Amino acid sequence: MESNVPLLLLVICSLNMVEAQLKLYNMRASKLPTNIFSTTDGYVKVICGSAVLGKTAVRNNDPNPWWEEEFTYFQAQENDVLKLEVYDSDILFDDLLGVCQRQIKVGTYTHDCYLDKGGTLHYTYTLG
Ligand SMILES: [Ca+2]
Repeated sequence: MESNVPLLLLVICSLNMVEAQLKLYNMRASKLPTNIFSTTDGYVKVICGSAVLGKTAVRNNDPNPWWEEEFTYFQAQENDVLKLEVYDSDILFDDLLGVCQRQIKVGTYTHDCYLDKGGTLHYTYTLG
C-alpha cells in the first residue's frame, strides 16, 4: 500500500502559505511638525511587502489630518511588512516625516506610530 504522507505534507505546507486579505483604515495623524517655510500638507504612502498599495489624498495645511481612504490587499500573508510612509507635500520636494513598519498578524489591531520628524500616525488594520 502506498503512503499518503508526502501528499499530506504538501497540503500542510500549502495551507501555511495561504493568502489573506489585508484592510487598512482609520488613518489619522496628530501634531505633524510645522515650520516657517511651508504649511503641513500630509499624505501617506502605503506599502505591503513588495506591493505599493497607493497613497492617500494630501490634506492641505492641517497638522492633525485624517484620511478616509481604505486600502485593501488580497495577496497579503501573515508576517508581511506593512510600511506606511508619512510625507509633507511641498512644491519641490515632499518631506518624509517618518516611516511606520510592522509585521502584520491575523486579527484587527490599532497602532500609534511616532514619526522621526515629530507627530504621530494612528491607524487600524485587519488581516484575515
Ligand atoms: Ca508642505
